[in-house]
Amino acid sequence: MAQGAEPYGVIRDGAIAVKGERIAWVGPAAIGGRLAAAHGIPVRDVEGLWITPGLIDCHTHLVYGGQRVEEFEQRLNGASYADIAQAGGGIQSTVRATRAASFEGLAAAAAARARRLMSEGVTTLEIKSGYGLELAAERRLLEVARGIGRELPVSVRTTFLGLHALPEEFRTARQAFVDRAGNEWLPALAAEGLVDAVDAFCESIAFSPAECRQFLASAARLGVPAHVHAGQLSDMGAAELAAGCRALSADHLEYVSADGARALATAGTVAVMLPGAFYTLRQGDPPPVALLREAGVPLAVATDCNPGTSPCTSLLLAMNMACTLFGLTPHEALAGTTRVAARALGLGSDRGTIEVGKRADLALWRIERPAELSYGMGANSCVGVVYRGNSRT
Ligand code: DI6
Ligand code: FE
Repeated sequence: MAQGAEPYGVIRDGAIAVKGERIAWVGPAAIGGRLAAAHGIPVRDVEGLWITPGLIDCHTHLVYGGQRVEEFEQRLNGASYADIAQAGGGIQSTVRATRAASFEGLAAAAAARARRLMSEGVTTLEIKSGYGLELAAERRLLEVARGIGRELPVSVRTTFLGLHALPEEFRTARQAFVDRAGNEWLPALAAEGLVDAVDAFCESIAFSPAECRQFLASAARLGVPAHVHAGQLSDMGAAELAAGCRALSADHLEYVSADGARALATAGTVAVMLPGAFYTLRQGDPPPVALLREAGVPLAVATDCNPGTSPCTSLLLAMNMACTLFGLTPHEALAGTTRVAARALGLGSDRGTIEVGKRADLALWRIERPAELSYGMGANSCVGVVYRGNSRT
């Protein structure tokens, strides 16, 4: 939101001037109209629509093969996510389907998901790898992700999720896998320009804090920023680990201590709320939002779009769930998919607010007030998008 007296920084009857792909001026429409007339600048009147920054989905696993509907059914017949993972399903089953899929098949399925997110005003999208779990397969996922950013009018930030699950071929060689992910695959993929950030799943069913620390240290040596899947199913001190590594974000955080929350605040690490996974796994205890808020941790909201725990391609629905399930205010939910989401991707100075100098990525809404964006369930009030200064059709 631009600066202003109202909550959300609302400017009523406002105008935005765009030059190239940047915002050049923001202010009252009366003044904007006179300036435009004086300088012969074309004007587009959006007649009562609301304009927000383009939405940013800062945590997705958008590129994968297959789907996991049978596990959805198993869970509703009593199996837990951890039971299924330990029996070789879960992430492993998506790894098998992803390795077996063609590049074109992966790209087409991911593009269809990206389009659904984009239809709701998403202009920047983070995409993690993590379903390849060996060099060539991870490279393919990151290349598909980069391709989406080239072929569709949306910005993509890629994340090498090197420690997501231990692949079957390394079952008796954990340390060798962790070594290879950090010492060989990450430097190779980073050198190819495929990696904007890394991520590690720190959890009892995934990787220990020590294993994640080793991988994140390799990233730090290369100057690659980090995200951490932290505290989704248990508190293993992953928030403290993320803060210690100065991670851009710690994501999930259903389980985080007061010390963990303070550490995140001190490090300036964003907490990314992922209510789609909480909802799909029918978890009981939401993240301690009041604790995070009081500690001063910035809160973002994302879809976590993935086939296992969050088959969700609606960022607006994630905002609704962040409010209803986690107790975020609609204002926090909108900040969490704009200003704070930009910060979670290290893009806070470039986008996420309507301010002079920022990228002209804007979403146009037929709503009466901003809270409506979080209020609807399955409602899409997005009626237009400006991407890098141009109307997206
Ligand atoms: N946490 C999640 O919720 C996803 N990955 C992760 O680290 C789940 C991925 C999956 O089940 O396929
Ligand atoms: Fe995730």
